[in-house]
Amino acid sequence: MNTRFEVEEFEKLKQNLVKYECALAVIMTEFSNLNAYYNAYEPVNPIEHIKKRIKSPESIAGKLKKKGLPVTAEAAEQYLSDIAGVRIICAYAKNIYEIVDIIKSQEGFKVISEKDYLEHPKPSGYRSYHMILEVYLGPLFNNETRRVEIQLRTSAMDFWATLEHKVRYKYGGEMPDHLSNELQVCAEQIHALDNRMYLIHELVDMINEEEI
Ligand code: 0O2
Repeated sequence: MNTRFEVEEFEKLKQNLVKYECALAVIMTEFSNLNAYYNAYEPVNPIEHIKKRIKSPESIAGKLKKKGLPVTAEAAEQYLSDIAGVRIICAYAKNIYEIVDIIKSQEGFKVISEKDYLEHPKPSGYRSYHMILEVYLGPLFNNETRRVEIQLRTSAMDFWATLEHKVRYKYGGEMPDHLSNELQVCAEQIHALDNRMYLIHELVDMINEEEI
């Protein structure tokens, strides 16, 4: 970072992150209520854990550059939907759709887009369900809204995505073919494993019901 313009925009970016922190806090309250509901009123809580993060100004600047956009606070607000992000890890893929439906029925935010990479995995092998939520910040923040990206996946999918991200980062996006092929094979094996584990879980539930 050298020019005065870049330094000023970087400072603006940092200041704007407060609004994303607030949007994230609204979402996390709803999700922690959801967690409390499952723990209190349902026999099983499908949510294993929830992680949240705010992208650093450096990472925002890097993403804008990668997309060929100007490194400005305005461009970040306009073009990036994942400055604030939440990852919900569920035990089974079926739970993901249940949580998605609950999120859609909440009144604290609006779902503005969805991508089902469970049904339509990426060529890399990546599986997850993505949603972009729009959160209203209220009069204190001039009635502005901010977007938050939600990624829902199983523990197994998260295991894969974390390693794949690490490998891709190491090679700066130019992953050697043998590694991307290997990761694609692992993604399919993990998918098959997820399905088999779910069948065992269903079977045990059926046996339990018969015993009652
Ligand atoms: P990071 O470092 O995790 O934030 P976008 O890239 O967001 O402008 P796109 O491609 O339409 O737009 O978004 P998409 O497909 O919804 O993916 C956004 C995020 O999903 C990525 O953010 C990753 O976190 C994750 N993701 C998508 N595809 C893959 C994949 O093939 N492998 C892994 N490991 N993660 C993936 P970032 O900013 O790329 O990365």
